[in-house]
Amino acid sequence: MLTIYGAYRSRATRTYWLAYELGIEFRSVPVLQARRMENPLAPDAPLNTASPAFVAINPMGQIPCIEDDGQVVIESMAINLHLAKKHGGPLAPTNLTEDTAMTMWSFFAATSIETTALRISAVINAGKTETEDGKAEIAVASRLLQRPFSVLDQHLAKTGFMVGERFTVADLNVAEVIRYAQGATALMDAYPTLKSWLAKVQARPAFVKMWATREAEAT
Ligand SMILES: N[C@@H](CCC(=O)N[C@@H](CS)C(=O)NCC(=O)O)C(=O)O
Repeated sequence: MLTIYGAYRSRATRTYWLAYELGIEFRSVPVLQARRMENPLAPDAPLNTASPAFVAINPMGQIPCIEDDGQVVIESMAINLHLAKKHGGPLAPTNLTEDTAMTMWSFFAATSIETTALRISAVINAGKTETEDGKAEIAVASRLLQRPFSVLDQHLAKTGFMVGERFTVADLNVAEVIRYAQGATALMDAYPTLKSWLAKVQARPAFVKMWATREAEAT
């Protein structure tokens, strides 16, 4: 049995999206970010990333986290690679070459893009896109993202997907990171192949289902 601990307004979107793509059954245990509540350790606080019961499962106190047939897995990219390989099908690697490429691009997104892309979503979520500070922050982050975005843009121009000639877990993992920068329109417009690939993967029914559930979740 698969249990996903997370919230749809978190990196757990990656895992929920993948679970919908794979069509697998899972139990979802809502775990909110502690920073979203005033007193996360209050006796009546909902289960959150600071709750001792959750920290006992993931000592990092972060979501997503899964428990899959007794194995606890943390780190969203590792979780998704594990689930894709376990359940197989077109989203999973078919050989070591694809496996390595899917791992490589997932690491690339997480280590060379995510932190900077999150600077953009932080400005947007704070409603500061029109402030001088907000504009400056987006400009700096956009400049830092030019090289990795250019790498992705050129790579996607070859086959339209991250690995092989089909949608895989690598597309999903990378897309969920690029999404944090999606609101930087000038940046995205500079990489049209990347932009249209993102629109294409976000039109998939499993993404649409995940997003609708996220929108329905309390903020
Ligand atoms: N590298 C980790 C990062 C996980 C992470 O930072 N998750 C955030 C939510 S998006 C979290 O749980 N933060 C804890 C908190 O805010 O209390 C992953 O990709 O799974």
